[in-house]
Amino acid sequence: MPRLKIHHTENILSSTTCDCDCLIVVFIITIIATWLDSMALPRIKSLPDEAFYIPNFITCDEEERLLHKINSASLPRWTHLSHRRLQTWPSALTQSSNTLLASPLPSWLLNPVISPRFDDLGTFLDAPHGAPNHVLINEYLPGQGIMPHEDGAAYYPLVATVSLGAPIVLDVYEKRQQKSCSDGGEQLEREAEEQDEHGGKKQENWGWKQPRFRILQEPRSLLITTKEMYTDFLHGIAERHRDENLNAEAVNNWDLLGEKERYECGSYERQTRVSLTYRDVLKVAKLGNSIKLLNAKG
Ligand SMILES: O=C(O)CCC(=O)C(=O)O
Repeated sequence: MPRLKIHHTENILSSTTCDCDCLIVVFIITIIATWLDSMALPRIKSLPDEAFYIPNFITCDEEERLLHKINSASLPRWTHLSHRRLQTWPSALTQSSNTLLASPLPSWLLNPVISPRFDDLGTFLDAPHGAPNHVLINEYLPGQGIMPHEDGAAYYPLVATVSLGAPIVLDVYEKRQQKSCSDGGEQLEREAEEQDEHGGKKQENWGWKQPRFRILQEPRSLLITTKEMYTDFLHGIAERHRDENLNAEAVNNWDLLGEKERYECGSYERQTRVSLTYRDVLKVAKLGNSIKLLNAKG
């Protein structure tokens, strides 16, 4: 019987050599495509171009070390804003021209996030400086958030956010959303725009708006936003104590979550969450030029 089976197979093989060649080519292409897919960054497919989400980007030990460094920074390092507090590394951009005074990032912000992780992924490969040169560290207590804003033209249009401590939902809004009026008409919301701490614009009076997309950022995860997601949308974090309506329909990166089961009950109570947003500032002044820049200001 086995021999017969082989004989039968040989017949099929010899009569369908062409089909078989095609099958082998398709098979090889499928293997290569699957391999390339496994090398590609996990894209959030239900979002416009482009956002990527990687759970467990850093380990628990690395998270603990980063939190320790952040929490042991001297008090003047913190800027207290009305809705959160903020550290800016290596320094704030000059207000007049959004320029960074050249200075290296401290080693604890470089290692392991930039080197080796971003380097391995090629995250900032196309950015002018090939690596981030600026990090904002935001701390949100339960009930705190950040108003919808865009990050502005001071940076290469890519933000890589590492989340620490607790999950949070990032809301993504159309830049210009319309508000329904009680008379049934539509009018554009009058948006009070003002510069935020990194040269972007934040939008006041946004409480009525519904986010177009929602991204759940788990502790230790990495979120990368770039292209249209950077230029055509606003992002913000609502000031609330509890994030709700967590499910596959309402959270755009649901299928990429590392610990989906933790959120399947549909909500969680907020706890202190810290974010590190890595960016490449386009204009960098070297020491000599920095002195001229400061003199010009004075
Ligand atoms: O904390 C976050 O994930 C968002 C921070 C943010 O929007 C910003 O720094 O521009």
